[in-house]
Amino acid sequence: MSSVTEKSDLNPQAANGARPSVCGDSQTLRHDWSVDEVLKILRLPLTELLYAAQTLHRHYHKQGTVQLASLLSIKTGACPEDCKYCPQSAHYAKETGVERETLLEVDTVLDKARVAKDAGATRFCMGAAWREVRDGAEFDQVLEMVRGVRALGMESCVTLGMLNQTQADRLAEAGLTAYNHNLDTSPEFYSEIITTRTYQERLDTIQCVRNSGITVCCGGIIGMGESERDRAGMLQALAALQPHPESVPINALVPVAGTPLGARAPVEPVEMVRMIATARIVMPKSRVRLSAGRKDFSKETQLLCLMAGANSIFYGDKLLTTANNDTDDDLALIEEAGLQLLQSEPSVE
Ligand code: SAM
Ligand code: DTB
Ligand code: SF4
Repeated sequence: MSSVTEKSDLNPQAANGARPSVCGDSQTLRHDWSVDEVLKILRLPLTELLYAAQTLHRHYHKQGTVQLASLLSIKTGACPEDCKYCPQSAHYAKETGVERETLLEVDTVLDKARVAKDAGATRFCMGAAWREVRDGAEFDQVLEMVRGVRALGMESCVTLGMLNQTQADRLAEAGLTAYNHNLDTSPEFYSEIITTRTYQERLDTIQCVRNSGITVCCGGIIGMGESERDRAGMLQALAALQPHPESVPINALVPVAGTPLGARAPVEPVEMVRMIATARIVMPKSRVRLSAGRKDFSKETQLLCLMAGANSIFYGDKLLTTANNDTDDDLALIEEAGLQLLQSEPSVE
């Protein structure tokens, strides 16, 4: 049983105990969490975990806003990668029935972005089922989409697979706010899930994004058969990034029939709460996103996730290929929680 003397474990500052307070100085965020330390946090009694996470959350996010981010699949299906969770992988297409589509037109995408903006979203995320970015007409088209979304006054995020430095720099030039590229799981469990690209390749892409000045959106998935230690390992790897990713999506697996993980049991709601709270503690300044897999969570579970430090949700009928929560329900939930919708860039918070 943990006691309050463990508070120093939750200190976002150095383990050598610079200050004993849970509320640290944002200049000294920690990047040296050990997997054991993170695991200890993940396993705290729930009320202690929530208290610590909420305390840090209030310290670092004084305005208490929740960001609504809308997602759009701009290029669906036929991806050459073999990510076992993904309905868009060509490897499982026969079983999932997800068909190859071509890249959407710029105008179609901007129409969707306008609808999302009118519904209250301040961030528009565009995903492509690509292994990597390839230079040429399609990439130029994506750059046009980024410029168009920025011109609407929204944050724009894309997730296009691996990229090189020149491509990241071109996205930065187009005004891209954030690039999403997830670590997905721990380095140890990774090869059970994906064999067509390495963990190091993911880290290399993230480094190119960081070098370009675009903010980093990087998180992962729980519920794929990983151990608790793997969950801690993923958070340790994310928190080791310097600086921390500005945005950390925590997804619960959406088991899609036909994928190798299609029959996995749903994530226990409290496990999602624990994961979000631990992410909040080890990366206290980041925007933690309650991402995929929320549809089957009760209102109360989602409220606990917000209490635990989640300050963004994916908002809109659809994620990329799967269904998402009802938008009216989401607005009612945020109102009931007494939280404010983010109106401007998160950097003001
Ligand atoms: N192809 C690009 C890539 O993998 O980087 C971008 C799109 S990919 C669909 C973006 C992320 O969505 C993945 O890294 C994964 O974390 C998440 N994701 C995909 N399928 C999921 C599922 N069934 N359940 C939960 N998260 C999922
Ligand atoms: C992220 O971490 N989750 C989002 C976003 N980044 C691109 C994607 C979730 C996809 C869920 C499965 C689907 O709808 O295809
Ligand atoms: Fe392709 Fe991305 Fe799906 Fe992996 S997660 S199969 S890279 S679309």
